[in-house]
Amino acid sequence: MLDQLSLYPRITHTRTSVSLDGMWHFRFDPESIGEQEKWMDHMDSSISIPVPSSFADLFTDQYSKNYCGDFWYETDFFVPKTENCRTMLRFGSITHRGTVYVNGVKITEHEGGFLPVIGDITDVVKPGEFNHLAVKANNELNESSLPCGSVKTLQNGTKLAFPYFDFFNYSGIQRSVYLIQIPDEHIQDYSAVSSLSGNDADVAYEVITNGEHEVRVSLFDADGNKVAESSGKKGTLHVENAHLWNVRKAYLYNLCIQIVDGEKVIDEYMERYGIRTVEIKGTKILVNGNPVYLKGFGKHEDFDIIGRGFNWPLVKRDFECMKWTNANCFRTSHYPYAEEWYQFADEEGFLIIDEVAAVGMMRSTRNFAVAGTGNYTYFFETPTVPALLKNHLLQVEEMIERDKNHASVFAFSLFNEPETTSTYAHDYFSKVFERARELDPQHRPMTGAFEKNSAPEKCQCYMLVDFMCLNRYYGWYISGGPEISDAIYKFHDEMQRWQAKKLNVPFVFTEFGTDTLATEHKLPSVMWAQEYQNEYLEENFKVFDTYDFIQGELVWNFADFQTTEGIMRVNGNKKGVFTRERQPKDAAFTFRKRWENK
Ligand code: BDP
Repeated sequence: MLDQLSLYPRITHTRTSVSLDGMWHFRFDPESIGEQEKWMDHMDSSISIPVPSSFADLFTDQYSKNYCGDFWYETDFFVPKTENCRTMLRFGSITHRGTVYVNGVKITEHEGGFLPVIGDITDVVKPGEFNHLAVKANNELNESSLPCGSVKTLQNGTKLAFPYFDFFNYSGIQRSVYLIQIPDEHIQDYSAVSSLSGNDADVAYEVITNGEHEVRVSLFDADGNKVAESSGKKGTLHVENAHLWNVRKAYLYNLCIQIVDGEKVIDEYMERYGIRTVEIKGTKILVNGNPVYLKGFGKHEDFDIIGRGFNWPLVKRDFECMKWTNANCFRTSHYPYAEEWYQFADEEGFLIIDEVAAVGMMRSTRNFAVAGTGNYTYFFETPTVPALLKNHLLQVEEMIERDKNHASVFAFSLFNEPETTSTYAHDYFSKVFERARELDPQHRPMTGAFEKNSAPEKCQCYMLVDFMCLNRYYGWYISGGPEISDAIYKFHDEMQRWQAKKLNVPFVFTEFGTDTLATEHKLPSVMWAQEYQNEYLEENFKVFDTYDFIQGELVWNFADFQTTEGIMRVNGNKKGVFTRERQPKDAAFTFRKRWENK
């Protein structure tokens, strides 16, 4: 357990956190000379750059946009005092890896671009002065990084990222940075698990602190009334007539954790908390014991100019659009998102399938097209696999640690579209699932998204998941356009083969969709026109509605998004139901109508 990894920065009676977001200094380091030249102390010839943001789309030149290699950030920050507290820095993420220096001293380094990076800077920071912060980051991809990919060097020496996945390799300090001060004796982490009995609920909690003083935990309702209280590092809060957190009807309590010495509060942490249960029973997904059909989207953190940079207005707009379509769920394809997305989903009553960045586990720079061809790339049979597994396990651990208390997170997805047809893949993923199950205090369902090669007869991993997630493109990559009737025939054929296996688990479509240009209309329909997107969807719906074990549909994608350039992508992936600007294509109206009563 990493101190403060999972605790989002909060201001309480005992804690402060100050945002360091703003304009920082930046420099590319293509020859990796920064360390030798001591850029952690000072960087000459730097340019200004906003934090948080991806760097790619801020510039007007090709080289900067596609830059691959080391790059540095620096800023100065003032620390008013340092007595009787720990001072920490917390980055929401540094993509894909980063080393943090304060006043020239290395504080921490972190692998993986979608989870927090924390450093204790108490011993190096100077009170009452400006302190110097430098970050050396790197955005290269390899076969033991999550996500997977490779790097190609052009003849002129320029490095280019070669993702084995279908989204632009946006990089940088893409999430907020906080300076945090907490008491020496402090709350390091907590977990809370709800169970229901009649109208009442029990919230079993566990608090981890670095001291021996007493822990007190209280729960307040939305009007601020204390409804339950307990003491001890482990305990139960009994809530009479509990208000439940329900899908699209959220109710959140405020959980207050304190370390106390008599009447003196040594440390305090507060968070919103939703009381709900989730469970898979036969082919049903149950929330508070009631079946839920998942309606929604696979998404991306992606927008013009900021790339994958966190932006509250975008979160707000996306939730408004999702609510307008009558959705109730999304998958954080293909990496854990900024924490604020989960906080807002808690408020809005959305369910989340929280996905780790295990994408690209198939050796191809066009895996979206290769999926379904039957190609086998020996991915899990190479010497890099132990290093990959180590990273994968670590990132699953960090994700679950970070997201475990969100009411919205009802399942964890441990992969997207890997090669699953070998015993090597089975051995690999068995370890990942075993670890994830040990880690989640709420024992949530564990899953992963399977591509078409993972067919019922060939897949060696479907037995590991608690519910099946299928990514299927019958009518797009398979038998598209005028052949769509064949596509649907093949789709039914596959579903019948799954049905014959009698798995007795829910099936959810975590991807289906067509690239569609918002500008294109055509009668009769053609692929890429809005009419075709609608026809494809109507045909897919008929399949979904045939099998009662199908318990959800998350269309690919919520909005158009940026990808690597290529002949199969028209300035990005156009499978959005909304445009990249978050305006509806015709398909958005189709979903709004279908999901109103589904
Ligand atoms: C699937 C991937 C997803 C792609 C999608 C597509 O999981 O990342 O963007 O196909 O082709 O293979 O649009």
